[in-house]
Amino acid sequence: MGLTIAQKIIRSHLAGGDMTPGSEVALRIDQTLTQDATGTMAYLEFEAMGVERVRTERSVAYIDHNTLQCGFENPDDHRYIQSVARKHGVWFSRPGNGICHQVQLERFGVPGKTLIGSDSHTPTAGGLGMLAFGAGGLDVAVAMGGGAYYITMPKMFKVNLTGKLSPFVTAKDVSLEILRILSVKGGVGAIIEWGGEGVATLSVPERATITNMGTELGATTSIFPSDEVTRAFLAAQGREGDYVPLASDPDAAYDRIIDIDLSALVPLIACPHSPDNVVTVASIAGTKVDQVCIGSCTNSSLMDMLKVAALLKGRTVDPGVSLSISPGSKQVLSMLTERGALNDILASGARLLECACGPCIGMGFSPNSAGVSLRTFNRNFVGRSGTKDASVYLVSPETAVAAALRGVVTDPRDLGQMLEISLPERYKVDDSAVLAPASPEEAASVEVVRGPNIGKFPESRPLTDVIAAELTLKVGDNITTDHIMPAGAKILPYRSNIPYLSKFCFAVCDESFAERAKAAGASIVVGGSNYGQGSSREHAALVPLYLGVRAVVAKSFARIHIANLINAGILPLTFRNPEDYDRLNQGDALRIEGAFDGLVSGEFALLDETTGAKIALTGSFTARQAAILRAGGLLNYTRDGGK
Ligand code: MIC
Ligand code: SF4
Repeated sequence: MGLTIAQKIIRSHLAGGDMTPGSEVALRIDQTLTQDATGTMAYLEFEAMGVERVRTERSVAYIDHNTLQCGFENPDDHRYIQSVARKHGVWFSRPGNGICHQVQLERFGVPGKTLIGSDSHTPTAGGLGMLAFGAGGLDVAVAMGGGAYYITMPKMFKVNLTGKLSPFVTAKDVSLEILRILSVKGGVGAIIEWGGEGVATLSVPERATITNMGTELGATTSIFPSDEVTRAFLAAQGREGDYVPLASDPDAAYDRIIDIDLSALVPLIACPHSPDNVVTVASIAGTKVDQVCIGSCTNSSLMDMLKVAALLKGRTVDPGVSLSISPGSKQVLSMLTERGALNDILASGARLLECACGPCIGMGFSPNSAGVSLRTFNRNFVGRSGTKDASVYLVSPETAVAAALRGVVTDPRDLGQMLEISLPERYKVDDSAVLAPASPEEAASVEVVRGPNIGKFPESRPLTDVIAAELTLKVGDNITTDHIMPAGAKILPYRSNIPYLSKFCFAVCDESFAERAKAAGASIVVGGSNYGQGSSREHAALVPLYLGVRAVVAKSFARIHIANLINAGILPLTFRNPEDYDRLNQGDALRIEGAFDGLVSGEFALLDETTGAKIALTGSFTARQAAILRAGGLLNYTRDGGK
């Protein structure tokens, strides 16, 4: 039988395991990326592994998340990452050079290669035909050291595109449409491959918008074919030599095929507080808007920004709206400047922010109290913007501009005629903000700079056969890592200070959690389905570990988070009967016995000592995962000689 694109790349990078869906496969990793909010911890972990020089084809460290410098903390982290990267063979993208996924797409992504990144939107590179995964920092550290990356062999979904997008309907609307169809858990356990005749009508940046938001579906990753459009994009970036064609075999088999007719789509909008809460823009037209933000790794390409500039040209932003623009990279910003488009943007009354994540992660530009914010971003979880009672909607750049001009949610098709925007034959290439690592000879003399903000990797403890713990928190479905370990300008600077971060753990759900967990000593957290969706931040496992969380019992888990829990040595278990979720109450004393046998049999028994209820749990772990859990996490396991 023929193979899908993803299966071909997996086969050519297989370092162990067999490719049957559901079983674990080990993959060789060609490239890695880190960003600063997860990078500090990832490089501390890399240092703890004692490897002198990265063993990948290319590893890049980006500074794009924690760019506000309201004190010494973020700049200390930047210096640390810059020096540790230089010493160990990692390229360093300076602050201001752009958002990791945008720059990776422009300058480093290669079709047919594998990439893992300590950021959940790493699949953006799938727009170029790269097999790219978001992962926890420790997994990235291991891959930098030449170790394999382990995934559960996914199912294959295909989205078959026909037709062509109408004016004012965009790749973002395609992302929102697939979220409407599949929901935030619909992609769990699957790789989504985009195909069909409609693919040829989409540029690489548009494809990247779509693979970027595959993360919101919970998908393992998303990928497009590599075709003439890909070749032209790489050539325009001066990288035609990186081009290889990639297509699935005609008889490749898919577990599910979804058809989308691009011509039939209309502008869509995701309402608060979930990316799959999708309706048509027209259906909520007239809703008053306070703030509009254009940018993020989803919608900050040159094409996006040129459209925005064309629509803003000669018009003025509504006095009730505050509009921000963050171009995705220095390349985008400098080309906007050269073409005069930046002037059109600024003349409209927009505020220009850095080429960075910015408002997407609550790093500045939070909405006003109870404000309505329309954003071209990918996530609208409660509190993520930095304003707890804000209502955040996700839209395309075109819909964002329409709202900025009119002051209310507006179908962008009401704006009149869209100008034809063509992509350049040649992008402006200036890699001067990407610093090369030291040569192996010079590396020994490079000193790693550690300011007082650089902490240590937290200690984990080996698993015990009996876990007696209090159920300190019971939460519902679709809990995100933004609930577990919130981000934002006030907290993000402390990503290597686990004791400090712990004060904010689960604060979105229950501000007393951290204190209660500490007082309990040992805790179990109970969750609903898709527990841990969203970001790749391993802090959502390391901080609970620090607070004494020994196990999380949920109806189901999101992929990256369950890997992070295992890497941290926290036992992730699921209910055999999901209805048993209702039998557990916050505050109950719980007991799991025979955890060691459970790691092998997959069966665990939970006794609720408060109510007497006996509940069957399951946890299916590979021998490698069981050994990691017994050792108390991946770092201990690796130190003990595991590979
Ligand atoms: C996000 O979009 O939530 C982030 C911030 O980029 C995270 C990484 C992090 O928490 O640092 C992600 O998506 O993995
Ligand atoms: Fe940055 Fe937002 Fe993209 Fe995360 S989703 S990488 S915070 S722009």
